[in-house]
Amino acid sequence: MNRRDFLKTTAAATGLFSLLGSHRILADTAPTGSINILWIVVDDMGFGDLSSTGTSTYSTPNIDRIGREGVTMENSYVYPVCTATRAAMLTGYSPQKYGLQAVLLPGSSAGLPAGAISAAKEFKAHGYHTALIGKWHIGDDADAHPNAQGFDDFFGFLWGETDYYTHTKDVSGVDTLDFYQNGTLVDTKGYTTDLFTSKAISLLEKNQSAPFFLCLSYNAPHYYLAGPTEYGGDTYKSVMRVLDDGIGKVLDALDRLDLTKNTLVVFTTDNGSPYNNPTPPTNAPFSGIKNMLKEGGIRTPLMARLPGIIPRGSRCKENFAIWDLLPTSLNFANLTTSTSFEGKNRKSLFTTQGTTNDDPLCFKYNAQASGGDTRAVVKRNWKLFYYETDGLTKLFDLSSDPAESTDLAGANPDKVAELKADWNAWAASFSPSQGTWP
Ligand SMILES: [Ca+2]
Repeated sequence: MNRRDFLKTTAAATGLFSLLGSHRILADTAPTGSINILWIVVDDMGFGDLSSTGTSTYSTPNIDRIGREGVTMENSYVYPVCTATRAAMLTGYSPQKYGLQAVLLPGSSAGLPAGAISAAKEFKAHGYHTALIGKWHIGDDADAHPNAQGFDDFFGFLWGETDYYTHTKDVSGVDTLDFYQNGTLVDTKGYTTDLFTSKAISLLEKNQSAPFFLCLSYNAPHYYLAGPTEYGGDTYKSVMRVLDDGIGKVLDALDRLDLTKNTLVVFTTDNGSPYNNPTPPTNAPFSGIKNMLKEGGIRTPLMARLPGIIPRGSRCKENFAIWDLLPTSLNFANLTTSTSFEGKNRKSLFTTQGTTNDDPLCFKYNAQASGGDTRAVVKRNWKLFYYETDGLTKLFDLSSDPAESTDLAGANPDKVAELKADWNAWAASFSPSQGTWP
């Protein structure tokens, strides 16, 4: 190396270090310009399956990094199954809005209709590049297809679960490929978590200077579990470790591309685990599993990061519903819309300590496997619960009884009446009505 090259290299290195230095300083400065949106959704992960929420079976330093560098929403709610939660997340409404409260099976005619409200359409209207990478599960006919619902790019699968390696699902005894690049069926080789991670990083690289809305929707850790040998094979632990590593690579790519400072990152699971073991998969400290409106089915460890806007390492105990995520994300991005939502902009819950949410969160779900309607209202620390099979209305104080073990309905008739009235008002907001609380 001659002297001139040496000086050039030194100058470049100095520039790099000063850039890194300024990046570190800028990390807690409010972002300027467009705000990108990255939703990371995982599938059937139990509430207790992160290092930050209890498990010591393995470590999830990368997922937990989002909470360490942002806010952890301790009382965040989803629906107890994939389709319902994803419909609510994408539309800003309870899943009943489009009749998507139950799990869709392959070939179902149900799904998001043409003309449905969709997060992708909202962001696209503001010039964002929109992409869904991973699982869809809110309809597989032409109108419901991700590309028809506003996503510029779709890479992933349409149905409820896929084989991690073959990307097939058993449909009436036939292993059927369900993997797409937009409208084209593709037989891409690879492990889904790795494929989705790589695709997400490639999308970030391409959209470094243009605003994007990316929904990164991993099928992990949904059954049927399969994992790389070097991670320990087909165990929940290995699937979670690859998932955490993948999310770490995406966060590292945001750093490398200087996108961390202006990207809202949200992490959530779509419903609780179908198993509630002493070790992962576990919904501890809650009772219940996927497919139930018990806390184990519907509480999610949601975390969000936007440096300079969301205080680092903060925690929020206020209630947040997945149908609030779209209006909240639009607000974080400083975007306006003429679309109205059932969900509300809850940005201040994420950013400002002391903000409260007194609104009731109302649920109705038919537990297909066990039969019977279930209803629930969560309002501050109270939860009213009804299950058709036993015909009982129960009241729980979640602040002292997160496992919903002690029914306080008899001692609190006024609270029961208040929450029933909240639920009935919510049910009557649909046409036709969702009924009345028994
Ligand atoms: Ca799920």
